[in-house]
Amino acid sequence: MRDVQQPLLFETSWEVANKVGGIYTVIKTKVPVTVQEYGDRYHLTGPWNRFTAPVEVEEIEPDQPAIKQAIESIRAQGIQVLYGRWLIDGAPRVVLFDIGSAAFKLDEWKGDLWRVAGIPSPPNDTETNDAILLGYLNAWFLARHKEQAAEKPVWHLDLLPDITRPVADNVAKNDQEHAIIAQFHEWQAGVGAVLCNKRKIDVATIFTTHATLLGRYLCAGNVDFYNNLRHFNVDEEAGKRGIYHRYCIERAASHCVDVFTTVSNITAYEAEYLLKRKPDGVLPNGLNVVKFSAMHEFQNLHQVAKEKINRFVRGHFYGHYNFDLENTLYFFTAGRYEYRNKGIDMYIESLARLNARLKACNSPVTVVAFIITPAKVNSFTVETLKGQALIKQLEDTVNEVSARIGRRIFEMAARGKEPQADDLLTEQDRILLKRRVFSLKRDALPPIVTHNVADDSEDPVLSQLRAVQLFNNDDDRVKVVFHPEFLNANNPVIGLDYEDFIRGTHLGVFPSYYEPWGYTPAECTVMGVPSITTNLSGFGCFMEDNIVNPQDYGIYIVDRRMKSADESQDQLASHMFDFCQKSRRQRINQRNRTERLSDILDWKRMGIEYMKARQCALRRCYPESKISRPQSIPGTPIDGADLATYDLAALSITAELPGIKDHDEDSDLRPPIHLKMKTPLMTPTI
Ligand code: G6P
Ligand code: 1S3
Repeated sequence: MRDVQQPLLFETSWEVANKVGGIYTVIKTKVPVTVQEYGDRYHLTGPWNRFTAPVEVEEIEPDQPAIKQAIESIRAQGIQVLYGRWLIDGAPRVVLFDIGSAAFKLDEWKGDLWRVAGIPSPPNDTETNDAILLGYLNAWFLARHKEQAAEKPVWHLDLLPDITRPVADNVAKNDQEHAIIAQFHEWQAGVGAVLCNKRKIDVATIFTTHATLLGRYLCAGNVDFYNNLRHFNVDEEAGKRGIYHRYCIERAASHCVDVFTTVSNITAYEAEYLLKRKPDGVLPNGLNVVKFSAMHEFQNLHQVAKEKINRFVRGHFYGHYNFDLENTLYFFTAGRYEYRNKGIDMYIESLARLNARLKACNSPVTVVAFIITPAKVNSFTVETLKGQALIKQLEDTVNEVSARIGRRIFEMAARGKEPQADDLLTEQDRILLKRRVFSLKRDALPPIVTHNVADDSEDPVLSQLRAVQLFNNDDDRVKVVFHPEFLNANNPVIGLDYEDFIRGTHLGVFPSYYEPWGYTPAECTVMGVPSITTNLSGFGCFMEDNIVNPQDYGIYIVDRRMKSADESQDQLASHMFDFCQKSRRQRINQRNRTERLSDILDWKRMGIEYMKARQCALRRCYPESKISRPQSIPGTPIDGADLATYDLAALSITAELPGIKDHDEDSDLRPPIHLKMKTPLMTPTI
């Protein structure tokens, strides 16, 4: 009888110990809960990135016989494989394949992929070639592992005998004792999923897509995506964009697995029409939430980080620093440079409207709006570096002068003389300070961008900032800073890691048009920073679906479904304008409420959907085996279905209390978070 109670889990992604984008965050932050559940039965597989692996992975000797033999048999064919522990929370075991060392097999495997799955691959698409190599190596490893675990004699070591040999023979030699679950993330890992199916490798499979290729491409163009979703000729659209072969991998993977999932309802809907399979469930993204023991520690951190942003702002706006930092709010947007998909276009347009409204009402508030997204750049501009240098010089001079004044006061007082204001500043100090103040004068306006952008005249952000005339004029109430590079603490201009930068800001603005999930507002939430998102983002829909009045908790959701672009831009401008009307007390209270939502986004809760997906895969792959509910999944009070829903009682969030309906923005009472009771997200059809 197969052991389905103690299955092994192999999770594969291009972003295992290899940071590219959001999937790295998904996998990395989910590891602790998965390791807690699976222990050493959990392995992650992916490509071996020679540049980052030395700091990401500690090499160890494989200590599980089947894994060891599978790796050895692959190494024996000249493929380099790294086995180790990923140096992150949970320290999971990883098997990383050197894709380059398998390049000599590329043509053979491309031919095979065409034969077994009818998937074409043009010669010069490196990303696809890499995906094919990863897929074959991964499937090869899984097949070998199965074979070794069955303790059958090793087959002769031609490359991939197990994959290319007749199916019946293959199954016969498989390990019949242990159940294996293989989960594949995104199309780059999809070839492995296709091969598991086509070669009948005896594993329960899950394919999770974090976006669809076609959806991303269509949205980036000028297409009315959501209204036409049902009508696209998918093959033709993929062909026109030169991604037909990639699309084939993604579509085949979604059809070849036992369980197909996405990260949000909106992407599930998209996948149904673009990939032609309705997902079996939704696995929303969580975060590894770190709670501080002191309740308001995150508020203190906000103050500390904000002071660092203040320093940058004083330098950047030198010569035109005519606004009061006590009355200045920091807004930001961040993410990949997908101008339309990430809603950067809408952000800029709405900032221009906000500027007009703040000016019209003579608002004392200034907004400094950051745009942080990587573009092609050469270096920081001289002006940017000069601003920071000048302000540093001024600060040093003021410190020296203050120290001298301190010594003078001390001397005078020690001699029994009462210090007079005029005695304190010497003529020399006065001249020094005058010089510093003089050097802060400049005619040009503070720059709207911190770097030399390679394609300055064509760059979409710069072009739009110019079109809406956000130039950092003295009377502008909205100032803009485009920082076309991700942040890090060694940055000479804004010396903050991204996380600390978020903490120092007041509001994150992410008006995405295409956003399967959207980690940026989620990250804001767990740090207690309010944010604006849209009802076209997975995160926005999730909050709308699960929380009553998310706005009360600092989650503003712009309607981009039922409104025209112009109306949505107005709504966004209004949210930002209303935010500017809040008092400091109100902002502090709102941050407290936002931070309380973090429990909802914790993997301890979100991870339950992954458990359900794995259960479902096992059930479909091994229908003859009795699969019991793992202890950690509570029973559902809602529909009595076999799969569970959230365990609300286990969370620190309480159910709605009678009598408390709404709460006063000014009060720091802790009313319960109003959760909507929902049907489970993971709703399998078997
Ligand atoms: C935190 C700090 C307070 C500070 C406040 C500023 O709450 O603990 O000391 O006054 O932030 O808030 P603001 O929204 O004005 O940045
Ligand atoms: C995708 O990354 P993206 O920013 O290209 O996957 C992320 C993780 O699931 C998701 O948060 C995001 O919305 C997707 O778009």
